[in-house]
Amino acid sequence: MGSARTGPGRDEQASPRLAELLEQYECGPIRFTGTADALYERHLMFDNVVASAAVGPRERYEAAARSVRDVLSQRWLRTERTYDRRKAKRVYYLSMEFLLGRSLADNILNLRLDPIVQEAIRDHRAEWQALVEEEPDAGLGNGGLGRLAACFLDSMATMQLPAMGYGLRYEYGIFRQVIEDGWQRAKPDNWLRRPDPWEVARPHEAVDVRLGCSFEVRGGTLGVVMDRPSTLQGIPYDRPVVGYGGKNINTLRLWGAAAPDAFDFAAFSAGELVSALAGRLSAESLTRVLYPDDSTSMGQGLRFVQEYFLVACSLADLVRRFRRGNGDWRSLPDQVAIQLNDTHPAMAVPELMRILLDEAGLGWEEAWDLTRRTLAYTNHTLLPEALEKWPLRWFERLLPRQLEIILEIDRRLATEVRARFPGDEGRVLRTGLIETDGDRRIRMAHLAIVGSHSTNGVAAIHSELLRKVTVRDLAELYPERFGNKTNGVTPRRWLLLANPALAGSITAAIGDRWITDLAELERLAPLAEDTGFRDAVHEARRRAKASFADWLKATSGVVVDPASIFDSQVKRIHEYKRQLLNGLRIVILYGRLRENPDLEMAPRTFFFAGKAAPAYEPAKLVIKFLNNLAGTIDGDPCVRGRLKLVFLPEYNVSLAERLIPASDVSNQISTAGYEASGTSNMKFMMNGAITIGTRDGATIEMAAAAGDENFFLFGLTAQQVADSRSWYSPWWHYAHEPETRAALDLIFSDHFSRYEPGAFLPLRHALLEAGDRYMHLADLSAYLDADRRLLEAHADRDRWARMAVANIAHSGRFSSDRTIAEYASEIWQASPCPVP
Ligand code: 26Q
Repeated sequence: MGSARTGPGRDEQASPRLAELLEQYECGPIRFTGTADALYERHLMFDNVVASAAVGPRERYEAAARSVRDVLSQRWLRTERTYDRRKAKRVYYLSMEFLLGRSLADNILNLRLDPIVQEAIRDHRAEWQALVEEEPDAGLGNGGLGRLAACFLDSMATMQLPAMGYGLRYEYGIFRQVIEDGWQRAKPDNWLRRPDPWEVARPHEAVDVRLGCSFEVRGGTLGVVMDRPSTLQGIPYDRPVVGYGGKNINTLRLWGAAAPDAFDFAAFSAGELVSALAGRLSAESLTRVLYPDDSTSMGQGLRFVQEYFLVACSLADLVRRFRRGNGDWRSLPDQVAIQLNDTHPAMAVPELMRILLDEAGLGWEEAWDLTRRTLAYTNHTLLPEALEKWPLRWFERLLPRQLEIILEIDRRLATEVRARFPGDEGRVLRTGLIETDGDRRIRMAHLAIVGSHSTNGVAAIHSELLRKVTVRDLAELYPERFGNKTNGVTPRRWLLLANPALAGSITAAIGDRWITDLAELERLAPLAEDTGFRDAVHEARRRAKASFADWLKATSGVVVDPASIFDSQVKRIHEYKRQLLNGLRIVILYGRLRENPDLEMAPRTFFFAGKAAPAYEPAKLVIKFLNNLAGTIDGDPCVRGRLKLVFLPEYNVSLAERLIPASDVSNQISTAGYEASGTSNMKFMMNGAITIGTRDGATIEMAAAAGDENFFLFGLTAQQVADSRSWYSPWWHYAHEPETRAALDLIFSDHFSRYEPGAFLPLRHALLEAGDRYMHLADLSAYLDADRRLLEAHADRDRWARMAVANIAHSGRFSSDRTIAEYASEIWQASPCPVP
């Protein structure tokens, strides 16, 4: 940005503000001189060597990002040096997914450079907005689990923990979703097409990974070639993770796959060079693409190798760092804590054993003790079909040594179970690492539980069901290993960045300590009675709604009325999350209006967004249904201006940042017992939306914190769901509830599929004939009743504002800072290591 204040001589000296702020970042040999503008202009000109006339928003984005990176670089180096010198215990967060979203505005905010940026862009707001939009979302994750990992990184850096994230550098993130004729189409997300200014490749820190297979591209797809051993290289690509205040800058290290150089040239004659180079390309394909979350992809050999690749690279790297500072293997658990984000990196158990046995030369007992004390595991799902189980024969062919270790772990486990529960052979089979019915498979959750010292679920109810139902036998064997760590989200991105108006009002009321101590929000509770604060909250929402409506119109042409109630359900499309239940509610409201056009009903806009796994046909049909419903409602003059449904394509972190602050109502309506935690529920709550939801996941804890009077809970409990399974019949509801029947009849009469007759017959099958596995109909009337209560509350503006304030005030517990504090003290035994 050219600054209005730049004049002769000014470039020589940093402005006082800048100098002040930069002081803490200039902790290396380089000092910044000149203005922020000068730094930026230099990048703009020299990085791409372009004339200023040819500069577009993309070049501006890169220059801005590189300027920010310059500012943090020395502190980033110093952070690592400090951890090293202090010999601080390190925390490693291993995850196949990090759903980061954009980094520029977030890094500026966390570095507290925003005053400088605000000043610099004062006369160039539109240009700045355009530049920010140039950054692609880093969509290296499917949904909750990946975004949780990103929030955790933010909290660990803010809390000054010596922590590092390890993941994969997918060249293609989660697919881009476009909607054609109401159907989801998946398009590749080539997010690295342009150079990414945030990543730093470190080829000199590459690690070798030995595999019992090679790769080959055949017919355009990458295949695994069994029984041809190969060595792959993992190249680290580091990304800065800026803690709030910019004191500690941690690292997210993503591995890219490559073939070792020696492979290509040394032994190969000219004739084989071409095929050798083709092999190189194949090797690089391993980290090409993120797998969508979808149980059918469990058959993918490539995903199996990706998981091992993450584990092998990360363990080699962290062991190397550990060995640099310490010769004694026995201190590994005192120096290192490794958290496994679901079972995806559970091969860390046999891999760490392999390192300790074969490389360190330790005996089994000692290696096992160190492995267990170093590793900890987080579970994110109870759905049996989503629990990873890899074919034993894949281990046999690709990772024979690791399989040998797994079998020995299993043998010793069986011995232990027999000693503890003599004569209980059923229990031996149930706890075992190997599923024996059908083709033999390794139960990765069992491997993770047995090979670690801690297993946690992500909300109280989830952790309880995990212990009492899903892995009950193992919990009886090792009760002390099980615990709960209710999820949280970072208030920096999800409140301070996403909702500046509300954040400003909060700070004006209680100061800014809430930014790093969200429990401070409790101090807002009495302000529910303060008309001034209620108005401020109301005004913040009004602005967020208006700006969302403007953005929507500008980017898609869709017009929504900001005066209507914004009612949102945004998350992956899954049967258990029951977007279809929400659709049924809307069909019933629509039916009421058609029946009785004079009915008084507050105008509402329903927003849906979310992706379905490309192979998940029922979920894709739900998307089609919602889009057709939207079209029919739009075309019906009876309901125009009163009801509107919008399916927003391509849900991602950036869309969530816009929509959540603009939402009045948050739908969290999973079948009780199925949603492990949920995390968007928390983002809505801290932005003052009112939840209508079932007693599931962390929503239960949110209602307890906010008070039932500030929440709209409805439907069966997890216990009731389980107890009624055997006798539940959706037909009963069809027969006895006139609105339920009318809604279903309307759908199956092709009212919403006039030109696609029969399109929604599979819904009929799922909801009625096949028994309604997710009990939509059991909860439908309770949902409508809760909806009625919600509208009643909304009609009283003050009451609604009081509820919103109460929700914000009691959302403090759902900061990921609180979650990370619990992990650090109860699982990792890790302490902050402030960087001077
Ligand atoms: C597994 C094997 C092969 C390919 C893909 C996968 C795979 C990938 C991603 C399986 C699952 C996932 C993601 C799961 C997930 O996001 N779970 C959510 O985690 C959140 C954070 O704890 C919870 O809040 C949600 O309740 C849970 O659904």
